[in-house]
Amino acid sequence: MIHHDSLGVAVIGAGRMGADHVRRISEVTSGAHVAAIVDLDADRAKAIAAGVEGCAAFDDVAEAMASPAVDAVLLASPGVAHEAALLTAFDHDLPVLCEKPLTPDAASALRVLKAEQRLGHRRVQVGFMRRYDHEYLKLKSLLDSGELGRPLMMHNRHRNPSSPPDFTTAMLINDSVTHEMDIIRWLLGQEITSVTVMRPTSSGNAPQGLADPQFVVFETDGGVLADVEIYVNARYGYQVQAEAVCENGTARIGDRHDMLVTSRGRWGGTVTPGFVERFEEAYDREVQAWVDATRRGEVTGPSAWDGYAVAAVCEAGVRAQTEDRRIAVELADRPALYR
Ligand code: ISE
Repeated sequence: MIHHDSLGVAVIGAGRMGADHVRRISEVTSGAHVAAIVDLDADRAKAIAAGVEGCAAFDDVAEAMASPAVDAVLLASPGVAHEAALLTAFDHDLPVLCEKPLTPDAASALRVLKAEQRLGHRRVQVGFMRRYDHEYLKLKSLLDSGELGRPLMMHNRHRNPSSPPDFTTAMLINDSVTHEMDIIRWLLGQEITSVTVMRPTSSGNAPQGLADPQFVVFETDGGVLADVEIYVNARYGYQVQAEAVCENGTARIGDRHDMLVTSRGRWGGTVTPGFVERFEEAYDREVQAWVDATRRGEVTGPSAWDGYAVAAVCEAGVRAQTEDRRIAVELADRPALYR
């Protein structure tokens, strides 16, 4: 039950995404305010709360969720902390927008699914923000229209300027390609059934020991082949592209030809520096849609099932890397709550 006219949101995790969501809810989103900010680092939580009117700082998730000022939760802490926070939110029957990953592995994601089913209604939206990007939305509606015939293949490119410290070879799959796993499933309305991972020679830009770039091939239960080039130390900027090859045509997004400048013997546009900038509008739309749905008493967007399915594909992907072979995805049956 929502107690306030404006949705009181507890933002959990005051890192990069958490702090950005605090700014977004305070300055961009309508119908919501940040009622609480939670971080294990109490000083960090206090520093952020100090800049937001009426916002309380906590270093304990359960205490924040018990606060009468809190109607909903935006979970932006590290993935390892998600399961406990989600189960606590379920105890209070609070709606949650959970940044990806739902949880770090399929077994814990399945436990969350079971707990949500015990509640009897959906409470979780997973933060796969690409579903709110206007280019991806256009591609989805074109594919859904059937105008190009059935999709046969997808080519995806995902490039980051540089990898964060401690980024591992597995994280190219379960932190980066995780977005393509969701978007491919969503665009096609199909589940991913197998993963193969190949590695070319590593870039000299990559830190010692990091296999970067990698080339991933997914098969789906609808017979589509989808490849992803992931390159997280591309240096020049942040770029995400997708092309669907259908029976009667192709459709491609991510070229970002919004403005081309010709000057000094060259022409071209700009490349966004990072994902926060590239997907800024998508994040804005995602959070607004979550707030609006929550205030209507609904849960929309990517579900805990989507979070679980992606966790299962991630597991297969990391095995495909280490065992150097095609790995089939093991997926539980889809419960009625998520059909
Ligand atoms: C990061 O965690 C994200 O979610 C970004 O969207 C993605 O582009 C990046 O590769 C990930 O590390």
